[in-house]
Amino acid sequence: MPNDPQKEIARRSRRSFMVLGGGAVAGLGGLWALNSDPTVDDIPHAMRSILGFNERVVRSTIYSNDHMVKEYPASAIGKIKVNADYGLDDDIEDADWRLQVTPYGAPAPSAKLTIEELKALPRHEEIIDFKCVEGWSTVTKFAGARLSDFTAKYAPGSDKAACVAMTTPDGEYYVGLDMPSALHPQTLLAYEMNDAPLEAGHGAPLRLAIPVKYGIKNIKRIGTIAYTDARPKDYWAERGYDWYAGL
Ligand SMILES: Nc1nc2c(c(=O)[nH]1)N[C@H]1C(S)=C(S)[C@@H](COP(=O)(O)O)O[C@H]1N2
Ligand SMILES: [Mo]
Repeated sequence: MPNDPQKEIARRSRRSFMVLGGGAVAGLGGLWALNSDPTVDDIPHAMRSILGFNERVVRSTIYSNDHMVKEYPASAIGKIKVNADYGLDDDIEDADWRLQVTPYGAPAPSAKLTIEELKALPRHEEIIDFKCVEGWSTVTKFAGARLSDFTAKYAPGSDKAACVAMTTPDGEYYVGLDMPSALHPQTLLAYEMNDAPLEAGHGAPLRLAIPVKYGIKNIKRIGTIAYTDARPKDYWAERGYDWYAGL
């Protein structure tokens, strides 16, 4: 059924998988071809084309900005664990924290915002299924400002950039996002989780909630935001995961 993108992805992934498998069993020649493939970020080229295919389908059909991720009733909210803590080593007080914003084309940060300034933006809430690439998911409620509202107010014109880069204040963890996903209406700069202020382990005072992506892109304790055309560096993409990481 061509208009069911989920099924289409499953079907195409299966086929790509079979093509890969076929290459490997085609004897030494096939194995050699796969092994000698030029690698980018340590991922064999054949594998990267599957990821590239996933990115193209996801971009073109599923998560256009009119497609909303499924939302759940409050009764479905679970207890989300603290999963990983790169970039959260130091203790940080809300009062000391600032968000540095570098608009598209700007040579240096134009603003250093307080959490109060973030909370002054229109508030949105969502209850979504938070999914980690490790295979678990937890229905979670987030409250915060839309990244699209934030961009319009603090980096006007930056929606023309191709990408958004975010890092922790110490630069230890970092993610890159494509602009359509960044401006998606369910992408929030979140300061509350499950009706309480964000806890330190979940990224206080501000984290990203981007339910069109896997957990790896939901960066905790955001310190900097920059708008660029170049694909920003991404912690887990450098370690072999799909840069796009769309659901
Ligand atoms: N700063 C920072 N953000 C991060 C991570 C991290 O290690 N450091 N891990 C990511 C991963 S892999 C997941 S699954 C989620 C987990 O969010 P949680 O700890 O709130 O469950 O945070 C993401 N954001
Ligand atoms: Mo994760």
